[in-house]
Amino acid sequence: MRLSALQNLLFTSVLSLGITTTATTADSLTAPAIFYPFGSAAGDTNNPADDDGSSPVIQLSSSFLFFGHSYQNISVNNNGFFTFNQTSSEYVPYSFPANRNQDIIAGLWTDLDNRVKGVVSYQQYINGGLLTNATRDIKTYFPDLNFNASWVFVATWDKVAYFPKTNTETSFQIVLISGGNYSFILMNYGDIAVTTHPVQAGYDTINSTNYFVIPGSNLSSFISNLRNSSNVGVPGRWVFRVDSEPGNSIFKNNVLGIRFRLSSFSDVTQSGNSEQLLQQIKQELVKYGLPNSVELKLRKTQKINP
Ligand SMILES: *[C@@H]1O[C@H](CO)[C@@H](O)[C@H](O)[C@H]1NC(C)=O
Ligand SMILES: *[C@@H]1O[C@H](CO)[C@@H](O)[C@H](O)[C@H]1NC(C)=O
Ligand SMILES: *[C@@H]1O[C@H](CO)[C@@H](O)[C@H](O)[C@H]1NC(C)=O
Ligand SMILES: *[C@@H]1O[C@H](CO)[C@@H](O)[C@H](O)[C@H]1NC(C)=O
Ligand SMILES: *[C@@H]1O[C@H](CO)[C@@H](O)[C@H](O)[C@H]1NC(C)=O
Ligand SMILES: *[C@@H]1O[C@H](CO)[C@@H](O)[C@H](O)[C@H]1NC(C)=O
Ligand SMILES: *[C@@H]1O[C@H](CO)[C@@H](O)[C@H](O)[C@H]1NC(C)=O
Ligand SMILES: *[C@@H]1O[C@H](CO)[C@@H](O)[C@H](O)[C@H]1NC(C)=O
Ligand SMILES: [Ca+2]
Repeated sequence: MRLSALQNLLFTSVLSLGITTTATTADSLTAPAIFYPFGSAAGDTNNPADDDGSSPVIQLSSSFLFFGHSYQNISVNNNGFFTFNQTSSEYVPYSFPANRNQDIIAGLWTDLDNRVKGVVSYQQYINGGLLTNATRDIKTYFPDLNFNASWVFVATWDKVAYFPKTNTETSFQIVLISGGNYSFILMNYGDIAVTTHPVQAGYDTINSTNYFVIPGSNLSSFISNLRNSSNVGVPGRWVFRVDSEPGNSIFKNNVLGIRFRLSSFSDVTQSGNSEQLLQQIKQELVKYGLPNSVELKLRKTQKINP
């Protein structure tokens, strides 16, 4: 394994466990700085203001490769997620991995409700400054790839309420970026209001051959932390490469060992806590191409004085 890849792995492992939180300036008047341009000013198309509505099935000007499936059509669903080929009005998320017959990308899949408050909008780009910026971002996060973005799709949930027409504001984006044979998902999180509805953020594939759950997004009370967590060192941003099958990864090289630096507030000598930690480490490794079937076992834990 090359050193840069290893460093990236160490870096993301520490961050994704939610230990590193960097404060950003909260500004409720303007969109978060990490957001790509959106809304009427950017020329977006709006979804209908409808509790469980969605965009129509949108024909893509360039196909999007998602773990081996090349999609021509996508649907932006008001409840916070993308489906391919058909729309969805599902407001109760299932947990990933679900082993379902569906590819799905969830920015924040939960019972959102924009009948009174909030706008869901989208746009695809095939040229212009946004492509330059997307290329720059991907090159920053994946410095070893020779990448040029040729197509970007931005969907934004701007200050959207939860069912039933709550007074809360939740803002996030799902950005799809592709070029050549590469494709990426970029999620940007702004203010995420606490909710009692079940939630799910990440992605899942048909039969769950690949999946990722953003840590904490499984528990509704913790989701407000989405604006602080990251796997790329940018609070509120999560980035995933999603073109490849598991074989096409750094693990194809003969990796002899991986060193993790972990810190945790919980006592990992307790079996429940260590199981949770192993689950999170596994998700990190899966992201880098290890098959989901991999089993991690803890050989020994030892408490030492800090
Ligand atoms: C997340 O960041 C905001 C400021 O951007 C801060 O008010 C909040 O306490 C942070 N939450 C956590 C869980 O770190
Ligand atoms: C989506 O549509 C394409 C083109 O018709 C088809 O090949 C593919 O099997 C469909 N995928 C799903 C998951 O429905
Ligand atoms: C994708 O969209 C195009 C244009 O709307 C349509 O002709 C095609 O049947 C759609 N494919 C699927 C799988 O929905
Ligand atoms: C591209 O990024 C620059 C610097 O971050 C920003 O000023 C500019 O508005 C962005 N352009 C687009 C189209 O996103
Ligand atoms: C990306 O675009 C730049 C400038 O247009 C070009 O020089 C470079 O060869 C392109 N790289 C790839 C991988 O297409
Ligand atoms: C994409 O992959 C195919 C087959 O692996 C290859 O022939 C083609 O050159 C690749 N295209 C780009 C732009 O890298
Ligand atoms: C998913 O699993 C089912 C049952 O094992 C199998 O019949 C189906 O072919 C699988 N689908 C894909 C796309 O691998
Ligand atoms: C999410 O929560 C459900 C229900 O508590 C649980 O079955 C599932 O394993 C959790 N998923 C992850 C990735 O923690
Ligand atoms: Ca809803």
